[in-house]
Amino acid sequence: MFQFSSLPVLLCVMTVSCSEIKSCEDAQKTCSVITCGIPVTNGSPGRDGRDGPKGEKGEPGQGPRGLQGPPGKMGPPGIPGAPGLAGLKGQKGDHGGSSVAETTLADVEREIRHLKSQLYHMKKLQTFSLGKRSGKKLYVTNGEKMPFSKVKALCNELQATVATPKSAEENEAIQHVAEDSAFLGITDEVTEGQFVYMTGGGLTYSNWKKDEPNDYGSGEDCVALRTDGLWNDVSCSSSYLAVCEFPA
Ligand code: MAN
Ligand code: CA
Ligand code: CA
Repeated sequence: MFQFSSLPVLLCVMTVSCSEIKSCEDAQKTCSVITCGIPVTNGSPGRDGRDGPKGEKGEPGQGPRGLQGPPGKMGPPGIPGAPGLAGLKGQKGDHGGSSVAETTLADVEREIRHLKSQLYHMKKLQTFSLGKRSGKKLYVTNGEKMPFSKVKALCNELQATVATPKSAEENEAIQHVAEDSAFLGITDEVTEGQFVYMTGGGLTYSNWKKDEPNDYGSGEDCVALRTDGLWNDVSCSSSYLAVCEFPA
């Protein structure tokens, strides 16, 4: 700033001291620091004068326009606008339960894992409480007596079959489960005198009481296991304990 403002003063002093063509008065018009008098030998230059007042703002330059500066700071927030028009009526909601979107696949999978774990532990408990032995059939009774047709229906519902002993061991197992005479899954309904398994095939094991089967009275086509473990053919419409058999 100082260098630019002092430049006109330096030019003025040099012009007057080097030529007598211009008069002192002329020089005074253009240069305020010149004092008039008889020219004598030049003394040493005086000290620099004080800075002059600031000049007026100059005209815009002719050079290329500079690059645009960065954006200024964000101004204060404006006044909130008026509320918008009411939207369209939405669809009817559900009955307070979770939406389909909320019941995600992950939720279902987690629930399945939980249920599988529960089922595993419940099967263990049932096996233990019913005395199920590994590799052995399981015989279960509800303690009810009913005609043979009802026993078949009941065991079918449980995805089981009517108790059918195929060895002395299995015969005893049913005996221990039943506190009274129980139907076995054996009949001669198809061919009188020919007892077969309900599941198919001729008998491979039997434990008839002496003089049985006798097809007593109006006929006996079903088989009951007595509490002593012996078999007797009985009427299918009579009621005996229902014992169902589950695979080994
Ligand atoms: C009863 C029934 C028959 C059985 C005879 C034996 O009548 O249980 O099934 O054969 O007794 O005497
Ligand atoms: Ca018979
Ligand atoms: Ca009989």
